[in-house]
Parts: sequence; structure tokens; C-alpha cells
Amino acid sequence: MKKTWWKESIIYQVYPRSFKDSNGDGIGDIPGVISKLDYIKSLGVDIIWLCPVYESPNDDNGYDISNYRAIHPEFGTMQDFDNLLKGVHDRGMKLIMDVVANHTSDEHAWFEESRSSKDNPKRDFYIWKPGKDGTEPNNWMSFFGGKAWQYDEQTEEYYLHLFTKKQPDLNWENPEVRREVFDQMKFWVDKGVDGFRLDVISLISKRNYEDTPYSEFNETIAEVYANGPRIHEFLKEMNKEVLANHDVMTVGEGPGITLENGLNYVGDDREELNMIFHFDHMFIDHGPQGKFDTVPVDFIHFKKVFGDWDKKLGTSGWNSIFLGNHDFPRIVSRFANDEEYWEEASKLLALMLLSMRGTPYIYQGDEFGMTNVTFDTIDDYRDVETLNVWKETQENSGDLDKLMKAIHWQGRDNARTPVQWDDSANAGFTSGEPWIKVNPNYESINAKSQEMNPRSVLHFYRKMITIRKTYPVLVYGDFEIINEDDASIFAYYRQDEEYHMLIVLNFSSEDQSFALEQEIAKAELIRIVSNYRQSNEVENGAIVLQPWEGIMYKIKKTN
Ligand code: ISL
Ligand code: CA
Repeated sequence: MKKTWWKESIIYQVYPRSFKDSNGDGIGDIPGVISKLDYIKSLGVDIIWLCPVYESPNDDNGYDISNYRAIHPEFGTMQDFDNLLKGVHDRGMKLIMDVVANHTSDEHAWFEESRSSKDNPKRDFYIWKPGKDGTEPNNWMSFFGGKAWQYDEQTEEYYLHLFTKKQPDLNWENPEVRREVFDQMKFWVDKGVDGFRLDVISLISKRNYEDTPYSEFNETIAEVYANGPRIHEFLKEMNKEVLANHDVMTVGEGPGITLENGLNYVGDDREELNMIFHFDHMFIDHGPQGKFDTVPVDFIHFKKVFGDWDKKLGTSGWNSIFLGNHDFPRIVSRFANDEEYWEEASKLLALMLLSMRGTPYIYQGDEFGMTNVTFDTIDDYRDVETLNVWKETQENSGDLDKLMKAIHWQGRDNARTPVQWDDSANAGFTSGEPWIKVNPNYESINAKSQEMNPRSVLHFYRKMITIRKTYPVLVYGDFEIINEDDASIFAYYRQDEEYHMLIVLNFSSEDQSFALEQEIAKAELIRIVSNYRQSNEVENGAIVLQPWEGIMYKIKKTN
């Protein structure tokens, strides 16, 4: 297996709008990120993934770009960006940009031209179709509710938007579109950025528009919207035009990428992407009607997702390990326990995230256990997806109480409340009125108080990061799940020529006994780390794990 820096790195994701406000307008900004670079560095992470900071009308918080080469004034100036990049590099870290190239904003100059007339030279930059029998060209649905087609009066045709109607999809079939996208990427590479996170890159090549049948949305993504016929051709072209000859990394966001086709995106011999984010564990609690139709997480399936993907990508490609981001609930609330065992459970997830094969991604605030939020009224929510589904449900006289519960579980704003820096007003995020309310638990959960407590979640993350850097087996070593059918314990080995590690994680609020395999029971086990002050000893070949306890052992090799 080839060794490289991005396999050995730990990535920290910054959603700048919610990170740190420097000027009191209530919106996080680039100078705010700069002011926290020492903090980020102190975690021990290597790379910062910066969510979009480009010019945008903010229909989808910057994932609707109106100018790829300009910084949104609410985030600062290009000079601020250059200072940020320098600050990151001066501290020995790297920075990757978020590229949103499946679609632009409808306020991008290209779209304004494109929609102006059928013979405008930019017409073909987007996907325009005449209606069929007086209605949409086909039955495609938007990821954010409603039809994926918007009728435009001016030229009496429909344009495609897989996300909101203010996010028209670019037509990648047009070589000029590809050239423009690659050119703006080169612009950032020339500035010295170290790579890209590519938004919904699995969707850029479209299938034919006539009759693509679909059934249930999540399954439909893979078969209808993602993995289109020219996807690999486009990615190879991007690689050749932008990435080759630069030491930059890529991670492609891949809704619809499956176990069967994942390696086609990241295989060593493919010259496409370095890593992808697949969604098999992110959609795990989505019911037949999608994310707001929540079903319980099937824990055995959850483990299997990690096992299966490692088998596919672990050695002939590379995996990324993440449990959440700006689109999903807070990880401790979703996969663990944010009440009685909040502290243990937050640490347990750190232990898991940083002991698997693949590049780990930490989302801002997770490093000190930020949780979901439960606002009582829809007026406190900001996310376009949440607001759309609310409106739709209202119009259809649906059950709004039920929906509110689902929003509390699944809404994207769970991850977007401001980072809780301290226990002062607005959690130290802003001196003004924050664009979205702070989670009321900031007085007990915040970075400052944990900084002062050596046993905190925050310090545990630092410890785990140090451990990952100390034992390369945690990066490259084989990953093997031990007890696939155990409904409470996630246990696995990491192993190479030098080391043999055992990780046991109790994902339940009860004591659980874990029986060691015979060979292992005979060996000497050295405890490297645990999230409890006091752990039980191995007795009669078994360990009794306390609620949400996680332990990593080094198994002494005997010859
Ligand atoms: O959160 C989701 C919907 O419930 C995901 O399916 C999400 O839409 C998908 O992961 C794509 O996300 C990315 O592209 C979107 C943007 O809104 C997200 O913030 C971004 O991460 C459109 O650009
Ligand atoms: Ca600001």
C-alpha cells in the first residue's frame, strides 16, 4: 500500500458561518477562523477543510456560488483569505477548499446569461428542456423536496436543479463548462491551497432525461442521479487538468456511490479521486420517506458498513472515516448518548473515529461533544431543507408535531448552531445577535471549561490524536471486526508486522461482557487508552465493559 501524507492526516472541518464571528454582525467569518488557528493546531490535526466562503446569495449557505473567484463580503476579503492560508501554512497545517461544481447559484453570471435567451452562448451551460405534455420534462425530484425542474417564463423552458431552484445544475457535457470549472480550481491551486472537497461530485454526469423510473428516494439516488455514464471520464479529465503534477488531495462527496462502484472513484490505478464520502452510515436511520421519516439505527448494520467499506477500499484505494458533518445530526446525539453518558459516549466516538483505517474527519465542536439542539418553533430554524419540508407538510396538512420531532433528530441545523467557545453570552461566538441561536447547553458544554479540565472530552480527543500519530498501525494496519453479530459491542483488531491492537467499544448504557478469542486471552494485554478512570481487568478470558466504555489494548506478541 502506498504511504502518503493525506492518508496519515487528520482533517478538521470548519463551517465558517457558525465557527467564530470577529466583527459582531452575528456571522462567523474568516478573521474569526484565523483567531482560532492556534486552537485548531493545538488539537493535533493536520488539514482544515473550509466549507464554502465564496460569493453567494446564501440560499443554501454558500453551496450556491455566484462567483468562484471571490470571497463573500460577510466572510471577509481575499486578503483575509490569503492571511488565513498563510496562517495555516505557518503552523504546519494544510487547507482544502470546498468546490461546488455540480451546480451554481441562479445569480451566477453564467446562469443570468443562460436564462436570457435560447441562443445565448451560455444557454448550454445549464440543462434546459421543453416541458412534456404541459408539465415537467420528467419525474425527477429535488433532494430538498418538490420537483427537480423549474419553469422559466423568459424562454418557456424548464431547467434542472437537483437541489433548490436557486441551484441550477451545470451541464458537464459542455466542454466549456468543464474548462471553466477546472480553471477556477487552478486559481485556488495557484494560490497554494492543498486540495479540495468536491461537493456532490457523484452527480455531475446526468443520465438521459426521457424516462428514468424511480421508486424510493434514497435508492433512487444511486440508480438515477449518481454515477452517470460519463462520470469517470470527467473525473479523469479533472485529475489531468488540475490535480496531476500538484501535491494536492481530493475527497469527493458521493451520495449514491455504492460498495459495488466505490473503488472506481478512488482505486489506486484510477487517477480520479483520493477519497470519497459514501453515505451508507449517514442514511442508515432514514426510513422509506427519507430522512424525516427516521428509523432507529441498526447497530449490527452500522458495524457492517465500516467492515464492508474497509474490505473494498482499505488497501487498493483509501477510505475516509466520518460520523457527521454540517449536513447531519451531532454525532453523540445520533450514534451514542447525549444524556446520562454524554461524556463517556463522546469519548467513545473519538476512540472509534481515530482508531479506524482511513483518514478521520472531525467536525467542528464534536471535539468537545456538542449535541443536537431542540428549538421549539420553526422560526428558530434556518436551513433551507428544513424550511422546505415544513412548508410542504403544512401545505399538505401533514402532522407538524411529528415533523418537529424529526427535525430535532435529523435537521441540518443541529450541526450549524454556533461553536460553543465559552459560557459567556452567545457562547463567545459573537458579540452581536447570532444568525442562528446558540444551543442553550453552552454553559455546561464549551471549549473553555474543557480546556481547563484534563479529563474532558476535548483533552481526550487530543490524546487520541497523539495515539494515532504514535502508532502507524492505526493508519495503515489491517482492520478486522471481531464480533459482527454482537448488538452492543463494536470490537476490532488493527494489525501490521509490528503491532496488534484490540479496540473494544461498548455502545450501550449497560455493562457488557466481551469474551476474548482464545489465542488473545493467553497473550499479555497492555491498555493504551480507556475513556474511564478505572477499567476492569481481564478475568477468565473476558472483559466487563462499563456503559459506553471504550478501551484500546496493545496485544503483546508472543513467539
Ligand atoms: O443532507 C442531505 C439531505 O438530507 C444530504 O443528502 C445532502 O444534500 C447531500 O449530502 C449533499 O450535500 C452537499 O450538497 C448540498 C449542500 O446543501 C450540502 O450542504 C452539501 O454538503 C448542495 O450543494
Ligand atoms: Ca462576522
